[in-house]
Amino acid sequence: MPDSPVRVAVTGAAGQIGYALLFRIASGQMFGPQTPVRLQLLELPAALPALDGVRMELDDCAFPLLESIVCTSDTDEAFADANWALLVGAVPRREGMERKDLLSINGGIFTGQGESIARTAADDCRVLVVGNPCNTNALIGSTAAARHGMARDRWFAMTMLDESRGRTQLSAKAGVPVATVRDLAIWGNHSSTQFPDAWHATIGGRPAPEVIDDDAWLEGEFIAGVQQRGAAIIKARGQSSAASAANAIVDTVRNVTQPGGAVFSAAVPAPTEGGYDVPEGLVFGYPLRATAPGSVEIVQGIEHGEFARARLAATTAELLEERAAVEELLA
Ligand code: NAX
Repeated sequence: MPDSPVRVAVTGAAGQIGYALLFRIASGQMFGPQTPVRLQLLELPAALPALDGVRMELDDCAFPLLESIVCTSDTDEAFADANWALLVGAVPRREGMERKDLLSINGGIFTGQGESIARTAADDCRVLVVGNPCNTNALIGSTAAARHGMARDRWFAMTMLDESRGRTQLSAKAGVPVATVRDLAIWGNHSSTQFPDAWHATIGGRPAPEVIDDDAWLEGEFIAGVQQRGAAIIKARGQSSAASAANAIVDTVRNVTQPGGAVFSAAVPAPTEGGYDVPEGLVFGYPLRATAPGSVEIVQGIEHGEFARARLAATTAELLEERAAVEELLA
């Protein structure tokens, strides 16, 4: 017996990541081979013709699980009854644009989308913000949604791509298959201040620092490598990461929806207690574990050394600065 269909809203669906993502959702890789999907795709009016081309290609795959496709530039239509909202669309930073300008332009988008999700999406809707700056966009969106009664703990921002990049680096350094590298948490902001915590990662069940035995590499090349991987891909490919970003979206949704004990990375609103002293409400990257489909807990009891504490302070400071830059949207 097939399950009931999942409605998935995707914004920025005609973009690069959209093109790599939609086919994976429609083929069943996100929700499994028993779950039909209905795609609800949002784009700017100017990109609707391109989106129509993507729709034609989706049709031509004849995916058995794909029940319907809506292409629209109407926010409420895109989010209507959605069980998942994947917020990929955002305005890229252009030359001469200050970070503050980028934050406030995108802030406007995420306020409108947050309100629309709270008003029109399904009661169980979960939201994953990918469009950058994703932590602060999620803060803005979840704040707007909370004004309409939506719980903030249904919002996530994506740090999984950083985790996957880091796991690959650790596996290459240790000379072991990547599947043996686990529990690599990305703390803080999805930006150059993020802290990929190799000290609590494991390789074949042993602490990663014990296996790698090279603290200077872990503190230097490893962290810089994860932080700069996006730039290296742009340099090589002439375009930013898209297929690997889409893969990270699939992995994040699967981890949130399938409780199995695995630790994974995503950013969530820092809670009053159990958020490692991060100011309440900041959308902060943590190690998480799903407790029930769609619900997660922050992994507790991790003790950070001096090096880690300095990195956590730096990424917290950056997120506080971003929050201050969009203060008027949060009032
Ligand atoms: P593209 O520029 O290829 O696509 C973005 C699409 O969003 C465009 O088609 C545009 O028309 C649409 N769009 C813009 N504003 C919109 C709105 N208000 N409503 C609906 N659609 C809208 O970018 P792409 O490479 O797909 O990347 C998308 C976003 O993901 C960017 O912000 C990028 O920085 C971010 N990323 C985040 C990552 C993460 O780990 N959190 C990694 C990958 C990626 O860099």
